[in-house]
Amino acid sequence: MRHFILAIFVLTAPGRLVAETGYAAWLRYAPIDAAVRERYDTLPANVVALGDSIVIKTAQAELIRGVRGMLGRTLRAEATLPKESAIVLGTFAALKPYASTTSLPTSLKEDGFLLKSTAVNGLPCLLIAAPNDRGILYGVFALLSKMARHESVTGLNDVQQPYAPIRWVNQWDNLDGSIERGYTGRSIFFENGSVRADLTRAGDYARLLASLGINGCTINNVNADPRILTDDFLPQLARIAEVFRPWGVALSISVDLGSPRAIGGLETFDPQDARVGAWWGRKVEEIYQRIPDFGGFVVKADSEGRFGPSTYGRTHADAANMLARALKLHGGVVFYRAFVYNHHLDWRDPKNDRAKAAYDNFHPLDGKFDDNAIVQIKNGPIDFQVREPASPLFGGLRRTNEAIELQITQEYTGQQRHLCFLPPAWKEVLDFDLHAGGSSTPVKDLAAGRTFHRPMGGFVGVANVGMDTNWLGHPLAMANLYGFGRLAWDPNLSARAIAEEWTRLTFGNDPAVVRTITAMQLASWHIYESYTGPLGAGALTDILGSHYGPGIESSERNGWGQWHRADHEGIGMDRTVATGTGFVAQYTAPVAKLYESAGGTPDELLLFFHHVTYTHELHSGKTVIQHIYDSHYEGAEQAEELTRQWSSLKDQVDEERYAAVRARLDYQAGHAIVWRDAVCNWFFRISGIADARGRVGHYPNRIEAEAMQLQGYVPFDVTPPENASGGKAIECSGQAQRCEATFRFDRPAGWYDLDVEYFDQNNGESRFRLFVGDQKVDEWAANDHLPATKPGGDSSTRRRITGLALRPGDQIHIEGIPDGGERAPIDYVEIRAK
Ligand code: GCW
Repeated sequence: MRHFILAIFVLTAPGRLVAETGYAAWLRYAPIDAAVRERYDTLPANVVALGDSIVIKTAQAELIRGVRGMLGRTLRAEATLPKESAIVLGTFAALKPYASTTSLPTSLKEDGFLLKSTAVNGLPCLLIAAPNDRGILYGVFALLSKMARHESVTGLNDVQQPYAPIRWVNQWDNLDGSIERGYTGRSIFFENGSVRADLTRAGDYARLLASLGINGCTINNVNADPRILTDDFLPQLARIAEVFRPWGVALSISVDLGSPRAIGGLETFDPQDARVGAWWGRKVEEIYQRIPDFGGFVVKADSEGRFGPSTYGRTHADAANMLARALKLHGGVVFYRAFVYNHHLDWRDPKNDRAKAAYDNFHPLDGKFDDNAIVQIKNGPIDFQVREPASPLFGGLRRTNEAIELQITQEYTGQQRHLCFLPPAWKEVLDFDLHAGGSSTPVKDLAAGRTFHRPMGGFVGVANVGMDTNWLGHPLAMANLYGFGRLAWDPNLSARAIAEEWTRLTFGNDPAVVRTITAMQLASWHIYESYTGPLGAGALTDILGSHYGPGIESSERNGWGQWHRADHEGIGMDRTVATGTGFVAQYTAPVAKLYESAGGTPDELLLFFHHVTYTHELHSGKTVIQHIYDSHYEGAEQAEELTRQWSSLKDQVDEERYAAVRARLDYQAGHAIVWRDAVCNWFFRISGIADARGRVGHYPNRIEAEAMQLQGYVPFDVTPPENASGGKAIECSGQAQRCEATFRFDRPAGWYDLDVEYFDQNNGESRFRLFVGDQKVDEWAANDHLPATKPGGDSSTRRRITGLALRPGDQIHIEGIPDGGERAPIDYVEIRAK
């Protein structure tokens, strides 16, 4: 793999922009231009590692690698202080003999570090010191990051420490190599039921994580396969731990509470049964024999069909503590997920509310969890929707460790096909004051364990890196992984600072590049929200299938509890105490007061807390329905604007990444229109209230495919109808090998662009050709990998054909050649004058 990657690093522009795959992410160590390089002339020529642990050796090697890349110099690796200036890497303990010459902040927490320009043994040195080896590694990454961002590294005196001890990622990889909510290739850990033979990617992933200060990684799906605990699997896990170890990343696994019965030969998994406790004790013992630095377990229980303590009438604390006790002997921890809810809720009962579940389940257990158990709480009370309020459970646990679970995986936010930089969304929750006692109790402090002085706490990010070369599919999506890591280290960083850092490291320091990409990233969450889900109603996505395209009614009239309760008069979940589900009462009084009244609730969360009529007036002065229309039109326009912003960087970004991003943004701009039209038309139909600006339902430049002259093609109804223009599309009939749709161009002569909206399913690769008269002007294949096997909101996509000279009377025809289950389906053609 490595060789392959190196081989595709080819020069594209003379001496300047080297094509990049994105594999290096933010650790490119790109050569620094001569003018700036002078800034680093005083950097010593030696790097001394005082110690020989694998982590400190890794730190030394990483520093050499980074400096080599950026300055073209190879530092000398030393094990003792030379008689000249050096970069010195050492723990406080190792530096003790030199303590008289330099003062160390010995109260620094584990993993913190000091970067200091100082004299050691009378020689000017750059000291990278820390309480533990991992802190040294983090210090090295911090120094290299400064250099990559062209910051000065002279006169340093920089002390940094993490906000919380827990900074983990959870991968949801399955043992067969698939990834739950994975959008970018197969698992880097597993293949066909075993751990991969080649773990190069796993090691490189650990390096990326370490560069952000992430110190733990859970490698398998929380919907855990019990086989991960079988005897033949443990040595395989040890192999992954081995590639993590140099980077100070602790391996952990998700476990199935039913394991003692599934693979342990017991007929029970009752957490109060001594045989069950003993089984876990032995299992944990075996794991630590092979993996002495094993991190611990993550548990999803009694949720979405998983086994749990309820089978035996036991509590979540009983189950968590059973595992915690087994792990405690070895210094391990258990993360017990608060994502527990009944997915067979009766939707007819207006008092039922999934949002209440986490608090209802866990608040009564506060104080009952062992000290090495951590309740892992999703940021919001539902499930990673585009916008949710902070989960009240963060404030509801005072004598229990907690961690916040954020989703780097863009499950409900465009699946790494749409740009959606999430740190601004996360910041809203992290900074939200839950008034949980004391003067200021933002979620970040509660989760970190600071508010109630918990021994443990922190941040967990759900990630889905896969085998695709650039890890997350969309090159700009890596900013979410970066952003999670940076916020886990320091939640007080601004989203802007994070976006800017990431851009510099990933695309270089050109001011236009930094300005443009930072602005795009910062705007993207709001843009995505604007065309997919208004006013906190939740994502209006297909919750029963892909979680991707529009599926406005999919959340209604079923037990999943993601209801928005839109009907012909109004929309929103009434969660008030006075008239609704009472969810608001889970917040403390000052917060509850805010959300209890529609007037007090900010517009962007209105429909999360209140059911209002479509004519309800928002703080913004608009009615709800007009807001829905306007925001969807604005969002789609802004998505188009993103493509223009990106195009302005054509000559400043290497061709390969430029093209990859460009393709995703073009697709996004088209899909934003699909979303816009689906949502607006659905609400128009149900409310009967017209768009004051006359856009919804009127598409004067659109020619519906079903209105064209058809040969071999037949019209059909798309379900749900709002997911295709006019509710209909065309596809090749049964046996047809080649079909044609023709229309007559009837506008003034001029230059035009044509957008052909068609459906690209993943069960065939249809081909299309477009002719003006007899002249073929374009052809393409429907070969994207969208999450759909039928025409609809997930598969709808467009081909843009620009710069056509069209004359009135021109016959334009599209030829479709179906393939497999994909019958070359087409929705419409949009004609746009230049
Ligand atoms: O959002 C839902 C996802 C499931 C996931 C679950 C969870 C791992 O759709 O795929 O299961 O959340 O967080 O447990």
